[in-house]
Amino acid sequence: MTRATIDSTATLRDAILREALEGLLKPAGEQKSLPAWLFYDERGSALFEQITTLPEYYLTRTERSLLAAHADEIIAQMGVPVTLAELGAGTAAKTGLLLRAALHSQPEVLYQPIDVSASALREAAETLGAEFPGVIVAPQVANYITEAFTIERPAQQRVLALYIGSSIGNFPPAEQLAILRKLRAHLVPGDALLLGVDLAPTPGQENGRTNGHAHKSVTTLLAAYDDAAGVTAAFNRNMLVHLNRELGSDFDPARFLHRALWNAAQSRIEMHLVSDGAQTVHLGGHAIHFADGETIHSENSCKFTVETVLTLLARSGFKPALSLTDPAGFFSVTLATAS
Ligand code: AVI
Repeated sequence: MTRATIDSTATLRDAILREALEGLLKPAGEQKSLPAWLFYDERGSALFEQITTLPEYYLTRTERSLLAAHADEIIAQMGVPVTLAELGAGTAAKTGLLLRAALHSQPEVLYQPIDVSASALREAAETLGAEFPGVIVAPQVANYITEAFTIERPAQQRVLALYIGSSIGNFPPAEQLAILRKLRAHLVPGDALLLGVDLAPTPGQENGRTNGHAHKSVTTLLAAYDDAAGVTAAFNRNMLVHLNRELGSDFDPARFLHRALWNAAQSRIEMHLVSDGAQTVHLGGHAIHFADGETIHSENSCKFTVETVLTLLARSGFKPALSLTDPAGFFSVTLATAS
């Protein structure tokens, strides 16, 4: 999910038009697509917040419980006072757990959230500032993929960089590596990365354990991306509403159905919008034809094994120090030091 650098409403519209045409003007039979960053207008961001509270979307609560149980241990591993920097911080909903743990052993913590959304950062700064008087929030509005960012290191402190929420899974493998290498370039040995990833399911298995090894079913994973209340479906379709508003296109969102599928070969969930009947949509002066059942591929959410996480970390210059997985084997958080 790569969002272009955007500095005005006009350039935002140009970027949306460019990417929408690139993804939708395909020869018949070729997969149409839209970039996942188009989900996140105001309504899309609110829908995503709602997704994180759904019973089927185990990712957020599982990661939160891992952080709640191990925050002290994570901070203790750092050995000296820390500053926390967070990529794609959003509203920093889970970060308080780590800040609280850090405040047990140091009077003040400099927290450096980096996010493309100024409003999310404002909310994070207000909430954390009110809850933790010892936390100094230094927000940076930046797209950590396409733009330069800085990480400050107070004297005698180490940087603990957070990249949690399985956000890395929304990027293809080559980009995952590029993101972590870019982050690594900001760090020095002794600094660390805390990476949260969603784990791949075991095909053909129910949730449970075999020979001490926990596994998650494909059914559980699919339900997380196709909830009973239809919030994820609304999130997926909202991308079309967003396009209509920005570009004056005439998508009828009700004529695109939500589909989530597990692509085992690529170890990823894919979300698609499926054309309900043959139809033509007008966008940017073009007539775009959809055959009945044809799909727009709107998102990938890559799933990892403990081994693929370790390989990714090693290739980007990190050495694992602590690997945490919940008892059901659904989600994993790894603390890795800059090597
Ligand atoms: C933001 N990201 C980690 C979410 C995910 O699970 O890939 C986005 C999402 N898409 C559908 N539901 C949630």
